[in-house]
Amino acid sequence: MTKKIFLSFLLFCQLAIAFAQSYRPAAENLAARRSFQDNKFGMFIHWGLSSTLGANEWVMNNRSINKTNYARLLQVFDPVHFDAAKWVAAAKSAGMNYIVFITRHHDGFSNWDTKYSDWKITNTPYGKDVLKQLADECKKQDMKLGLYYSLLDWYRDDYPYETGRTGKGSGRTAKSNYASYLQFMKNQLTELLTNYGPIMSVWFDGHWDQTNPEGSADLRSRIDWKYDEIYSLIHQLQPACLIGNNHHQTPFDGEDFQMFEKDLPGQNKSGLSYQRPSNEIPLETCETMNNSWGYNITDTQYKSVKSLVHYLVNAAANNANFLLNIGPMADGSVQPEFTDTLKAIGQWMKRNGESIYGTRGNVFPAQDWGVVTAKDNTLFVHVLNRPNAGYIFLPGLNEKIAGARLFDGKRKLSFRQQPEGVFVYTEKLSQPDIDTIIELTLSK
Ligand code: FHN
Repeated sequence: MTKKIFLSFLLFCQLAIAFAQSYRPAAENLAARRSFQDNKFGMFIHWGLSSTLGANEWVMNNRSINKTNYARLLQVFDPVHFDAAKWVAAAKSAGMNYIVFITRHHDGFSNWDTKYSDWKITNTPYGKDVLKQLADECKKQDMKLGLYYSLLDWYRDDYPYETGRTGKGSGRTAKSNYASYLQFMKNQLTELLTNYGPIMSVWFDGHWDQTNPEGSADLRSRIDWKYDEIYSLIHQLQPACLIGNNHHQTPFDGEDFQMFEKDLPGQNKSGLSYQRPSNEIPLETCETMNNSWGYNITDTQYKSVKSLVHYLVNAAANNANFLLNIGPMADGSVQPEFTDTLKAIGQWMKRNGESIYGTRGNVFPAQDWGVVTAKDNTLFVHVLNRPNAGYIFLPGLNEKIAGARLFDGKRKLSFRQQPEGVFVYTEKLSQPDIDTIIELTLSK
């Protein structure tokens, strides 16, 4: 009996702890999650002092450049062609609704005028706060702004680099001090969430530096990051700000969206995405336009407009946003291979955006011919690969269909509803270059 009482007490304590720990998003945060999902498409911008070397944002680590030598780039970084209006316009031209900008990547360099470090944009010959200009321009052009913030740091001595997996060539010898590093991050995050207007999201990255590689059975962190303190600070400063952490694991308490890197939710082509997609919080997947995040002068493997639109459509069908990356050059300009592709995606979005923005996914499993997105009582059937048969089949769809028509031009299509699913006849359609969208209206 005493044992039973003791066990019940233990269970009660565990439940009490779990309850006390669990984060309850504010009403404005929940509304922000919905509008984030409606917005669907954003631009990731990887850019900073590392762009000067044209060998992507990992160059300090990859070439084992020590701090002393890397610091010389401070005299070199001079983005004279940086024009926030052009960056925002490039995102607009693609039909994107938000930008996620690198405020500080793993080399620890701050792209804003932080009071808490000299390793920052305002100490370069350029001397101006790029984040401020970008935030002002986003406001002007009605573009939401999210901030990427690296938890990992290859430059600071107080970051626990001894237990980290990367940045080993930085030449640091002093003993790290996480309490000091945590305070530094809190100070910087407070600046970011106080001085730059409403921030849509904070996009953390680098947690994995302190774990075994993705896919390992044991993914415990070697340090206690104290996310409860970091996350509650952000939510106190801006309750609507969405927190995401690219730790490549199932979401932690306090996070508002889950991201996937170079993978649709549920896929793992990158070797980074072993985590299962959440059913509770919004999803996002990010991908590069060539094979690099930061500017890489030799990477010319540009993805086609078709493959990027397919990625966007597939992301939407998987209920995820698509964050498409550009890596501007060190002078601040964006190479034409990127801007041209963005414009072409935007032309497609102008015509077909209704089948993407504001829709939700996971309504129908992917088929050989393509995928489905949904809004109200409309199913947008995206035929991405034209079947050889003169029809497409939607197995198991037994909601009553009121009509089928082509999205473009609204021509009626014939269909047959059977107990095992729905056939839509497509033989008279011309071969689509990117996507043939069929609207199926469900009876109310
Ligand atoms: O190391 C970073 C990388 O540079 C880039 O920022 C990507 C974007 O998702 N995230 C990290 C790798 O997981």
